[in-house]
Amino acid sequence: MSTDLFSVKGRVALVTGASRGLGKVFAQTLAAHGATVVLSSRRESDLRPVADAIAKAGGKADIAPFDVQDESAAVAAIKAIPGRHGRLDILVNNAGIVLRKMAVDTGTDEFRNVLETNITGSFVVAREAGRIMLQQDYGRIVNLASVMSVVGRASVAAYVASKHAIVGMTKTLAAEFGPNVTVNAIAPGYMLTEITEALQKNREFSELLERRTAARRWGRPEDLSGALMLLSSDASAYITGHTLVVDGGLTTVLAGA
Ligand code: GCO
Repeated sequence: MSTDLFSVKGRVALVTGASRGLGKVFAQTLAAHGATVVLSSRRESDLRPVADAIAKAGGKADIAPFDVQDESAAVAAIKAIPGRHGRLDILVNNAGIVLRKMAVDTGTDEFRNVLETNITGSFVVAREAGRIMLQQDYGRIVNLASVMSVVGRASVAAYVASKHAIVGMTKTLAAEFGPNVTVNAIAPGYMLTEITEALQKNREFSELLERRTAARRWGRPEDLSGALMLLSSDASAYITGHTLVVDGGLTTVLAGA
């Protein structure tokens, strides 16, 4: 097999939520494989150190701070990317938030806020990137779903609703953007990042997870690199509308041995 199949060399990628967690590792991975990476999150001061680390490692990084809930800022920042870098080939639509509260304690505004960032924000970013990609007749959009796109869990109603919505949006954008702009999603299991810190400290939850997972452990951000490179490169030319679950078997296994 040609090693070029999974190449992203010379591609230009936008990664949202790139200051920490999975987004930071996605950006570093794409940069390490030769893509120019445009890093986005709300605060410029959070992005600088990530961009500097990528540059230090020999990669190419630029920053484009915006809040995905600020539509005009998002639109302007994304529109500027082809002017600065010539094109926009890959979008890793990763920015997201979580709210852990029982439904009866969740205010409507709190519910809306999660949906605004996780689904409306992702839609705006995908639409704007899609416009550019359709014009250049090439693109790879990778949305961030979750195992919470497949199953539910007490205390995360808004998050679960938003992540189920990501799967539907992925299918529909795939239908509209084809054939040369593919739209897929990665659905990670429980990963060792800042967003799950409270759950990592919860011994009961952590033990349940390790028992229920064929891999017998939490996921590390690097566990998603294979899926990322597949869905960001030419290797996935005939894969679109798909949600690739990368969860160590969490949603396919009832219990381990
Ligand atoms: C939870 C939330 C998230 C998880 C994640 C699992 O269960 O509390 O779903 O915090 O991090 O998305 O994939």
